[in-house]
Amino acid sequence: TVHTGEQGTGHGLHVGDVELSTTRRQDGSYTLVDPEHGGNTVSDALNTYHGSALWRSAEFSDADNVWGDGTRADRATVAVDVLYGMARTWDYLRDTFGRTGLFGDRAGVTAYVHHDVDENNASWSSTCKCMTFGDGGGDNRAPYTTLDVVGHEMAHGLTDATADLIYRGESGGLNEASSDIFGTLVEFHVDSPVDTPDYTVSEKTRLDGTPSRWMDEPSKDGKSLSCWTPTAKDLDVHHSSGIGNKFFYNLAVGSGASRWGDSRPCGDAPPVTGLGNDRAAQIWYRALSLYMVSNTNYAGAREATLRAAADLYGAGSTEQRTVDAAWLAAGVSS
Ligand code: ASN
Ligand code: ZN
Repeated sequence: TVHTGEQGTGHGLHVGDVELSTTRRQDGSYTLVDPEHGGNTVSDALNTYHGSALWRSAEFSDADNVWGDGTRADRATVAVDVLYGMARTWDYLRDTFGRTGLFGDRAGVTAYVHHDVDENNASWSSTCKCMTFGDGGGDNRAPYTTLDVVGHEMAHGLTDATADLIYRGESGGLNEASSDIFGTLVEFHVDSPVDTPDYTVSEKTRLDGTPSRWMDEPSKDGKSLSCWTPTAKDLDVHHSSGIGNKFFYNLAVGSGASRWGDSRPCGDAPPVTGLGNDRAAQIWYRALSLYMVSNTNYAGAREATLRAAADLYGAGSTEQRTVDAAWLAAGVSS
C-alpha cells in the first residue's frame, strides 16, 4: 500500500508556518493523522489527565486542511508543533540511522496536546506508547510543544525499544540524557528558520528563554551534575542526566568556549576536541541500540560507546580516543 498524505498547512506556536502531511476522511474533512510517518497522530486531551477517571480525548478535525492560527486561542496551533516535531524526529531517525519508526517497525505513535490544565510538562508513556503535552501555565511558561521537547519525548520510545534503560539511578540518568541528546539532534537536523539549534533543552517553554537544562555545563541549573560522583545514582533522573549530556557535548563540540557554550573538563582532565554532531550521534545510537542494557550505569555507558566507536571507526581511532577523553572530562574513567 502507498500511504500518501494530504498536504496540509500549519500555523504553529513554536515552529511557525510549516507543511504537514494529514489525512482526508470519507466525509471530506481532514484530521491530524500523518500517513507518511507511520500514521503518527495528534489528538486533543481536552485538558483532562491521561489515565484518570475523567480522561477523554478528541480527534482534531478541519474543513480546509489549514491548521492553527499561530496563537494559543486556536486549539490546533500547538497540535501543529507536535505533529511537525513527530515527523521531523521520524525523518531524523530514518535519514541518520536507517531506522523507520521509533520501534523500527514503521509504526507511528499518538500524542495528546492540551493535557491536564496549565501543565508545565510533557511525557512519554511506555504503557500506551503515547505522549502528552501540557499547555504551560503560571509564571513565565509557554506550551511544552517545542521541537526539542517533542524529540525528547519521542526518544523515550526509542530508548524503550533498544537499551530499555530503567528509569531510576544511573540508568535513569542515561535514559534522560539520551532523550536530551536526540531532542537536540532533531533540532540541529531541522535548523532555522523553524528552530535555531542549540545545546540547551526546553528553553522555548519559558517566555524569557531560560532553559530547563544546559548540556555544555549541566550544573548551570543548580541541580544537575556536570561531573560524575558516587551520589549520581541518588539524584532525580533529570539531574543525573547531566553527566551523559556533558559527555555528549564534549564528544560533539568539545570543551572550552564556543558559540554553543563553555564546557570545563572535570577534575584535571585534559580539554577535548569535538567530533561534530554526526559522528557523535552515530556513536551514541550504536551504543544505545547494541551495547547498553536496562541496568547500564555510567561506567557501562563508557564501555558501550568505546565499543561502538571501535566498530564504526576502528580501535585506537581518533573517534575512539575522543570518546575516552569526553567521558574523562565528565568525570567518568575506567
Ligand atoms: N518531561 C519529563 C520527561 O520526559 C516527564 C517525566 O519526568 N517523565 O522526562
Ligand atoms: Zn524525559
